[in-house]
Amino acid sequence: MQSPLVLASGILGISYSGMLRVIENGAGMVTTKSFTLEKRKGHEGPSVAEFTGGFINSMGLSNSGLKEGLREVEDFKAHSDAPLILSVFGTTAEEFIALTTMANSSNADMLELNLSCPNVADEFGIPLSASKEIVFDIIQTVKQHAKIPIIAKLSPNTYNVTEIAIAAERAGADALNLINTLGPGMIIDINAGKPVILNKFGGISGPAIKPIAIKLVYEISRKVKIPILGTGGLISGNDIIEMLMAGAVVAGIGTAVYYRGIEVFNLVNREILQFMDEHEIENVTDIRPI
Ligand code: RRO
Repeated sequence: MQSPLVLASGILGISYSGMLRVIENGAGMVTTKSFTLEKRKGHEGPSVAEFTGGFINSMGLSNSGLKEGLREVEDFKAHSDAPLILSVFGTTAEEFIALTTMANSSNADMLELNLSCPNVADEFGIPLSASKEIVFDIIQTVKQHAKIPIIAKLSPNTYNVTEIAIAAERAGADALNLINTLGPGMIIDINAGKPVILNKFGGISGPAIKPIAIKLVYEISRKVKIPILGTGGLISGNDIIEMLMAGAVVAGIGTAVYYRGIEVFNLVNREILQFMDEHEIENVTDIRPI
């Protein structure tokens, strides 16, 4: 990787050209939008809104289906050597097997299992990754079929994330992505007297959730040996340093693209280098967990 920065899932639509632009602008790796077996329209808008601490979204997994997604992966790989994480979403082990078999035939470098979408959880709002048994079963099953490394993307929306992360490692996950969005939460437009998001509730991203991501990466990196991709409200170079000091090996950038534009990757790279200069650190891998 030319940089420790990874484009987080779902930020720039699904086209390969968006992902290429991210690499051209300084990211080290990209993640696709989470793909499902069948195409999904997603939720009606408004589905994204800003608030003081970040953003709320209820996209509802809008995507073109994995078959179409794999074409974007091929196109991306035809234009770039940068590593690509293919993100997929299923609701059962069987669905994940089908997604994994399709992913095997692509040239994606890693497969991210999105076990944590807050917007298509069950009727009680509970994501798959709230259950360590479900997480264990899905990952163990997927590992029997996958020909590429597996990243488990977990939810912060449960009290025992550390236990769930340990279960993911035991089941054979090769890496963890911590964290998906927080909540769901809600914002009310007081003039209109109704929720800002048509679907009422949505996952929270942005600076408001950074301390939670940092805490979970800090705690979990001490309990597992597999590498952690730290994601959650990282906007600046200093935020990335903080995430690496918490124990992540690479860091996801998502909401920051809305604040700082696609140039955010180059800007953040420069900020990291500035910190390294000031602290006489030669290599970013020398930034160690505290
Ligand atoms: O599409 C979404 O609504 C969505 C997904 Br799949 C996810 O994993 N996290 C999120 O905040 N939104």
